Amino acid sequence: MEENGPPVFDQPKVELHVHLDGAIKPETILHFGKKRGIRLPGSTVEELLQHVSYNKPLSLTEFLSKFSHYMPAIAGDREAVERIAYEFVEMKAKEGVIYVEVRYSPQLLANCNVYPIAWNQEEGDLTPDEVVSLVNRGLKAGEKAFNIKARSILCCMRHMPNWSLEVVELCKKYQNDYVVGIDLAGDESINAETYPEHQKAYEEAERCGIHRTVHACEVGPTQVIKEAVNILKAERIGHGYHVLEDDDLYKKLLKQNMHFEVCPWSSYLTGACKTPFSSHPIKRFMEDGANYSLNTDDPLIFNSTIHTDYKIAQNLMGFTEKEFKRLNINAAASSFLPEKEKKELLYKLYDAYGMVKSTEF
Ligand code: PRH
Ligand code: ZN
Repeated sequence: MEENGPPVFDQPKVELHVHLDGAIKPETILHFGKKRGIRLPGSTVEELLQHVSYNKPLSLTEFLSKFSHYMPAIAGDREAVERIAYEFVEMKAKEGVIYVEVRYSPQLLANCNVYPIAWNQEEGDLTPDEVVSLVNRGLKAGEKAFNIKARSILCCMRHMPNWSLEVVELCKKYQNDYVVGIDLAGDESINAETYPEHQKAYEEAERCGIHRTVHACEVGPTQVIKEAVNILKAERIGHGYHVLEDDDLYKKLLKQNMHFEVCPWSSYLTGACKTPFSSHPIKRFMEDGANYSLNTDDPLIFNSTIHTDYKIAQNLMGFTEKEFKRLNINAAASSFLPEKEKKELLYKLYDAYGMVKSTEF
């Protein structure tokens, strides 16, 4: 996707759906690959990107396989984990994002052996718990340096139900210490099953007041959203495009003001939605006044920035400046921040958008 010209919405933005391991600088991957002697599919940024990023649709499964080309260079290394969190905040600040919720799997960042090409590497001693504290340190330092707010969401993985209880325990341990929610990510096209372990983790999350989002109906059937809402008690849905296949369900979720974290460029490249963008589910969400946010998902792999997604929305789906403001206000209102901080964030947006009435607040 070309990034020419000025950004289409050059105002403060809120981003709620972006994966830390899908938002790493290629230079950083090369640096740690070299430092650790881990073979990467290229020794320059251009060569690496040729293997890692792409611009024509693949399947969700093929897209997900991209992570294993470069994550062994990062996973399991303390310095790398802290640094990618710090650099992530820098990247988002440059894009005009003032509040971001970044998500990752602590287990996937803990050990490079979870990736097939690194099976020969010696297993390190980094634990998922330490990963969370390292990411927190990186986010905190990034916040200070770049003057934006960053929080995180810990991901359970659909194919790894055995990790989910540890994920929720980490959410509890770091609740409101840079961790604000739990997610369920991974390949819905292979495995859309809601395992009892995921269910237990989400039950515990609800019991402890941990906010919940679930990747659902990105490519999968509407059953996945039903389970996300009814069984996992999701407060937000990651993607959700295929909800439109069940009109009653869609209407019900609209009524409930369910928040959809949508990712236009990602939805094209993962084969989740077919072109043209003029008949994209996100356009329908816009026309119906739904509650949703615009997000990048995995900007390293999609070779994108938040401006890519805003450009698609404006140029190919007819979004207006007014809609951009509305959706960012909805994103802030649907964020997983504590109420007081949410109000402060909303006020910042109203102020920046020239919507503050002197009598309000
Ligand atoms: N859909 C499903 N899973 C995704 C997506 C996409 O939105 N993007 C990243 N991921 C998975 C990757 O396996 C990544 O390693 C993990 O989420 C945690 O960030
Ligand atoms: Zn995602």
